[in-house]
Amino acid sequence: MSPKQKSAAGSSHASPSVERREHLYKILVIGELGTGKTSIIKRYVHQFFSQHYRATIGVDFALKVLNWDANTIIRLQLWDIAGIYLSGSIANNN
Ligand SMILES: Nc1nc2c(ncn2[C@@H]2O[C@H](COP(=O)(O)OP(=O)(O)OP(=O)(O)O)[C@@H](O)[C@H]2O)c(=O)[nH]1
Ligand SMILES: [Mg+2]
Repeated sequence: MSPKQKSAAGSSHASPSVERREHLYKILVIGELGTGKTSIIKRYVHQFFSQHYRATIGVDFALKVLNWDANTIIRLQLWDIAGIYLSGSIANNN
């Protein structure tokens, strides 16, 4: 039995104590109108890209789950904020 197999067999006795960890990160994606925020999120989460532009209204939301290693899951909450609120009259309403 190789050292690796021994340690795997050894750890199976302790399996109830193997801790599965989950980390949650909330990521706000901000930038001006039409700079590609929605595109990069869709490409990253859904492996999808379109040249068709449709402005985000308000906020969109996507979740990316990464199996980091055998015991660790990472969840990325991606908040896709509409760029229109950063530019023009809505941001400068004084
Ligand atoms: N060629 C090219 N076009 C891109 C790229 N990223 C985004 N685009 C195009 O740029 C336009 C705007 O992209 P969006 O991702 O909708 O921009 P946004 O930042 O979400 O815009 P708002 O929702 O209005 O804030 C779309 O027509 C996309 O297809 C890129 O890397 N290359
Ligand atoms: Mg958008």
